[in-house]
Amino acid sequence: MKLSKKVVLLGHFGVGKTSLFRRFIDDAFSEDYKVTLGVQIKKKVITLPSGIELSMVIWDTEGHQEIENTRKSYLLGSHAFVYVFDLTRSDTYENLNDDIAYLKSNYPNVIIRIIGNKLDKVNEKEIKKQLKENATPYDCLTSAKTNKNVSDFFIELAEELTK
Ligand SMILES: Nc1nc2c(ncn2[C@@H]2O[C@H](COP(=O)(O)OP(=O)(O)O)[C@@H](O)[C@H]2O)c(=O)[nH]1
Ligand SMILES: [Mg+2]
Repeated sequence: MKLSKKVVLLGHFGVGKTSLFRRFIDDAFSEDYKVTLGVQIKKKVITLPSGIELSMVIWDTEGHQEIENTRKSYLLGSHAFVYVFDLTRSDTYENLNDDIAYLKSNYPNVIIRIIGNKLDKVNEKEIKKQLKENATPYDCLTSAKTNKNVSDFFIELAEELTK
C-alpha cells in the first residue's frame, strides 16, 4: 500500500528546521546559516516494516516568532506538525505551550510532535532537568549536526502517520 502525508516543520528562526530537513532527506549538515525564504518542499519515501510505502512530503518553513503569523497555506491539509525549538535558546520555547495550544485548537486532527534540537551543544542530563522544571513538553531531543535521534524520530513519526 502507498500513502502520502504532509509534514510541516515549525518553530522560531535558527532553531535547526532546515538542518533537520537536510539531515533527514539528504543525510547532510552545514554550519552555514542561510535563512529559508518562504517554504521548501521535499519528499522522502519510507518503506515501513508493515510493508506500507509512505511518501513523507516535508515542508520546511521560513520560521516565525508568532505562530499565528505562519501562512495558513503552509498549515492547511497537514497530517503532522513538527515544532522545533533550540535547546541553547530558551526564547525559542518560551511560547511553546501557547503555540501548541493554538495548533491543537485550530488543527485538532493533526499529529503534533515537539523536538528540542542542538543536543550536541548542551549537557543532556542538565537540559532534561531544566525542561522538566519549566514544564516544557517535548517528544524528542535531537542533533542535526551529529545525526542523533533524527532518523529515529522521523521513522517513529512515519509509523504514527500510517496508524
Ligand atoms: N551545533 C548544532 N548546530 C545546529 C544544529 N542544527 C542546526 N544548527 C545550526 O544552526 C543554524 C540555524 O540552522 P537552520 O537549520 O538554518 O535553522 P532554521 O532557521 O530553523 O531553518 C545553522 O548555522 C546550523 O548549522 C545542531 O543540531 N547542532
Ligand atoms: Mg530554515
